[in-house]
Amino acid sequence: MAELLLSKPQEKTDPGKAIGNKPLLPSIFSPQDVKALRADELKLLASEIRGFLIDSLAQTGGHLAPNLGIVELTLSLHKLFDLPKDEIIWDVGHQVYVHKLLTGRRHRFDTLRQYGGLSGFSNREESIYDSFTTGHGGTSISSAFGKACARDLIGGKEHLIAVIGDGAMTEGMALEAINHIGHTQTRLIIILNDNGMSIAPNVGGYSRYFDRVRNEPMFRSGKEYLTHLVKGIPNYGDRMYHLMSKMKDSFKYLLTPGVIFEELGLRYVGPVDGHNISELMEVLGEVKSYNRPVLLHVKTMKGKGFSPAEDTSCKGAKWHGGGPFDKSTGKFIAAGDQRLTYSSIFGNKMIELAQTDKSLCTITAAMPDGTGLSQFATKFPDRFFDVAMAEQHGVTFAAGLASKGLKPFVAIYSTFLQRAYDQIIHDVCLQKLPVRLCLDRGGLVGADGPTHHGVFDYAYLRCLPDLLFMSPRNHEEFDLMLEIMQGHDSGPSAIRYPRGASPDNLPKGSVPLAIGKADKLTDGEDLTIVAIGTMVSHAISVAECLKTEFSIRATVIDARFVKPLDEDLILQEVKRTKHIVTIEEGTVTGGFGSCVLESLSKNGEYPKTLVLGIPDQFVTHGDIQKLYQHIGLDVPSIVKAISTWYLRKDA
Ligand SMILES: Cc1ncc(C[n+]2csc(CCOP(=O)(O)OP(=O)(O)O)c2C)c(N)n1
Repeated sequence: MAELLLSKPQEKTDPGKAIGNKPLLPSIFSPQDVKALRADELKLLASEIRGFLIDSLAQTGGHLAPNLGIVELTLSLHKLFDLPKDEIIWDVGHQVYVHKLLTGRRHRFDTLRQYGGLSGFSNREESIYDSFTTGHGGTSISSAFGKACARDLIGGKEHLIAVIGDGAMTEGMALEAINHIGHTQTRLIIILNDNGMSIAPNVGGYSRYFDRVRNEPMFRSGKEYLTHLVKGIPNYGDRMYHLMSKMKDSFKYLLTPGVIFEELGLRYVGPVDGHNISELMEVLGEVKSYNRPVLLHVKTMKGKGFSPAEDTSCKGAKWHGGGPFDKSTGKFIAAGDQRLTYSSIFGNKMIELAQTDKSLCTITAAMPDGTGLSQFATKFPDRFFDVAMAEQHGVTFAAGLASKGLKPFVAIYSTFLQRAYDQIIHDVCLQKLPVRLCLDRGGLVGADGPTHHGVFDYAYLRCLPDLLFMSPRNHEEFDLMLEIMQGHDSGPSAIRYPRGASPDNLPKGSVPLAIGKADKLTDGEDLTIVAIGTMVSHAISVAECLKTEFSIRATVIDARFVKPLDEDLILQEVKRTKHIVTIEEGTVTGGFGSCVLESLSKNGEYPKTLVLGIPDQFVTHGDIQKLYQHIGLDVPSIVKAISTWYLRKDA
């Protein structure tokens, strides 16, 4: 149990000293076990769960703060609903640890987010209690609504419950779903888990609105509840109710904090204290009986129960998700690698360029820390835009800025930029607007797994006309490429870079960086390896092994640009070596390798080819080196693949 930093429990509970001194958590294997508990036992269990999460995540790392904030809500849902018949869809799914603990996965928590271990998100392949696989924000309401409509068509009776945070509520999809639901009046429960935070403090009009509502005295709205309340007034109740009904609309505005949802056709109930199990159970019992869509507004505190994680200032953002920590000091255990990351280099470079270029501005979608832009935000508040979790809006907003002559650098993780694909095509590329797309976390990201790996970007961006698209092999190249982007005003540009720091095994290049110019790093006459981004470093090591182990001499080219591709250099080398291998940390299906092969075929060159990269499959979570081995992208696997292919008789 963490001793020093446990914050004061709200309700009097004594962790570890449950009924007859026997802790409750070890006896919980399924929601049935939770249902058998009394309210006072649930409170004790909540306390034990917090202790367990702090102890366990101190070792493995993970999303601590979101999960500490949702303990009582998860327990109440498990107590009142019948899982897995009733289904809970957790938005993003990073707050699902408590749910995992209650559904028979406690014994695997030491494997959380590790290769072969528990996923850090809700995952249909992991448990029958995870009814939707998630990782990206804003999907819960649409999927729960789809399930609810299916239930009604099939004639089922079950409850569908979407649990969504105030951060994810700003995603376009969530708002589109609410609009649709109000139109159909399908029975469905949406729970707004409002802690005032996204990863960083939340931004925007919704957030201001929720803040105001949240800070009103605890209040439960809902027509049924008000009716009950007013009619219950002795002597005058009926008359007052009659009067109130006549003045329905004005009363609604006066008495309903969530009038915005009521106007959209949902019943609004709340806000309620998300750490008070008795109150939660009472209100959940009530909304369960509604025969229409209802939004229950629950106030929670992110990080509840562990004081460093309760800090809602910017610093608290690091407790959203992080590595192992010392639970007695509240300090993270520094990972071995202390080098500057690509993200921090990006942030520093933006500051450097913005000093002299007044038109440069930066955009993030709720990830100022992750994208390295926090200091830029402080230095240039007028030229920094956090658009909230709203990637689609962020891209088209940048197109608007660019159309007026500004230079927007839009920093969004590769995986989340997928949300804004149509906006990139129509609002940026079609109009040749000089938006600078900066795709952080390109390639495998490790512990967050398939929903977060940025492995589709080469494929999804390389097909867009008029896009300048590049990927650096190291920090030095990254820095120069950002300068190229700054000066590229004739159309859109994109740069893709990985999580973490650049490797240092790379030789100096021979060709100065210029648009469309690749760089030849080693010279060999047997085969040509064309690699891009992170895989250039692998290619250099592979070339050394091929030489020493198999006497195969390879030319290694750092392609640098996916678009425009340096066709001249590649053709020149291929004509000489007659063998070509491409290596990318992206899907091989339609990715960078395809782009090289298309170019060769266009130019009438048909050498022996081998395309290496992420195979046509979703890649699991875990340590990146293990994942490289898993998919054959580690150096020994690449050496084996190339040598086998090269030495084959028909090669
Ligand atoms: C489409 C998308 N954009 C960004 C993210 C990164 N992200 C994960 S959780 C999160 C904040 C979620 O805030 P909220 O919904 O309020 O949940 P909380 O963590 O506060 O409980 C963000 C920005 C994501 N998962 N999906």
